[in-house]
Amino acid sequence: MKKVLTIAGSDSGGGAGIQADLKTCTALGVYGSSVITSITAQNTLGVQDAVGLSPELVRKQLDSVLGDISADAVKTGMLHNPEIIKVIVERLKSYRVSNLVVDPVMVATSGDRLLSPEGEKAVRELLLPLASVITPNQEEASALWGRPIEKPDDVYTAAQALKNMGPEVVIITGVRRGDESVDIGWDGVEFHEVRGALVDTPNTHGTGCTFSSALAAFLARGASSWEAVNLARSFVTAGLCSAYAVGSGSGPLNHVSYFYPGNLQEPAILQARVNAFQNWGKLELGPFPLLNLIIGGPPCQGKDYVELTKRAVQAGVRLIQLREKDAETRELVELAARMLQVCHDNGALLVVNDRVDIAAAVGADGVHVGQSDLSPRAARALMGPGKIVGVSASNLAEAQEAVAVGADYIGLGPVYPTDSKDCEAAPGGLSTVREVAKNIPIPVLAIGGVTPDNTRPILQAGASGVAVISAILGAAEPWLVVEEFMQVFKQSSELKGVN
Ligand code: TZP
Ligand code: MG
Repeated sequence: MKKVLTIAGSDSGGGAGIQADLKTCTALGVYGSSVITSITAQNTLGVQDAVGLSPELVRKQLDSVLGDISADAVKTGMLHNPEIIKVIVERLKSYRVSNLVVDPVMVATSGDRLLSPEGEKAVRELLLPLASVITPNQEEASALWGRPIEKPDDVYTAAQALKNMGPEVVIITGVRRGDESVDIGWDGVEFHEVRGALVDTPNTHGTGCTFSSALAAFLARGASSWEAVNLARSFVTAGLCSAYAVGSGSGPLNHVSYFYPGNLQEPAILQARVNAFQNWGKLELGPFPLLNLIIGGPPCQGKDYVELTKRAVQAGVRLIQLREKDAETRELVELAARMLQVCHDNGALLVVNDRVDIAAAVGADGVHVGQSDLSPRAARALMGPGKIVGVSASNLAEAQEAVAVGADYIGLGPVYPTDSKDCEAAPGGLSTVREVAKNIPIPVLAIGGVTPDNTRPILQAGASGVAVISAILGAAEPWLVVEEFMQVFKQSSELKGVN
């Protein structure tokens, strides 16, 4: 799990400061920790009071977090006074933190100064030289620069002056240009501008905190500075577009807008959701070779699927796929839940073919999607973290595309002719198994006409297992056939051991 530490003030209203930063970290799939510099009594109407914590307590919090959890990126917000700033600078240097985002919070939206002149000096002289990126708004840039930003060109001069104070990258945020809001960045070599229409909402509380913590989260995940700026800006824009009023003043932007339903058509949001789940760890499919039985459809008509599942997993099947195209959704949910329980009681896993809704509803171990089903990326975004996304592919190109969007295994086929499915692709045979298994880093389960008799060469061609319908479910003694597969698995593992 990537980790982000925020060093900032507490906003009792929950829209800005530490609270905004932690919500942002959670939405972006990084672990958020916090060092609190001050506590504000605050709501959507303004700041009613603020008190700084002792520099000693700030130092202890820093040691607690950095001495144990550490951080892949650190973000600073409201720092309250020069004594606290000095402690922070000393500890950040001592722990050699990288990816430091400094949001130089100095001026409230109301225009009130939030830092004394000595505090501003400490930020300028001690903190800015350590920063990877600084994210002042126009007023803060002007305060740091020590001159007013009046003409349109002044903002570029200010960015250059701030860069000379030591940070690697300067982003002056939210510069108004007609009905656009522009973030202007300078890295000492070139200017970058990220522009977009101003979002028409009074609920903008926490925008700056959220932008800088999103930036830190993306840097922690390994994005470059400019990529991170673009991604953080999209996150804030989406948050403003679905902001809501929680008080009678300026409400917060929506920190979890990426998780609102119905927005996966937006490629950036789809990808962000996939990313957010990426760090959570995966279920282990192994050990291999693995026998995958597909239950459903004509060969199972009139049979008790739960009983079939039970017999199968007790005989050695370790992955069951429920593939039923003709049943009422409510019935399928009930069935999948019971099959899942049986699988888990016997150390096996259950994935649901095509029906991400059913898999998600029962908390199945994953889904299996074909080339004409929901995309693997959308399946991952909907399933959430830690689940398996299996993908059907008939050739290397399809398999590689599935790997690129985060598939956990490939069902590769048809390998041999089959009556169980109308396949568009011709049987690929062992050469396709060999080519795909050699070139992709995830398990390949061969499917289509697989029997105990042809399994050994399939495993020798590099497959991690086989997926089967008719050889098992069409047999007079299905569970004896499962045992035959187990025998072949055992022999080929022994052979591998010898070689
Ligand atoms: N996908 C490719 S082939 C196939 C599927 C679902 C059917 C495999 O069934 P069988 O009976 O094991 O050949
Ligand atoms: Mg399908």
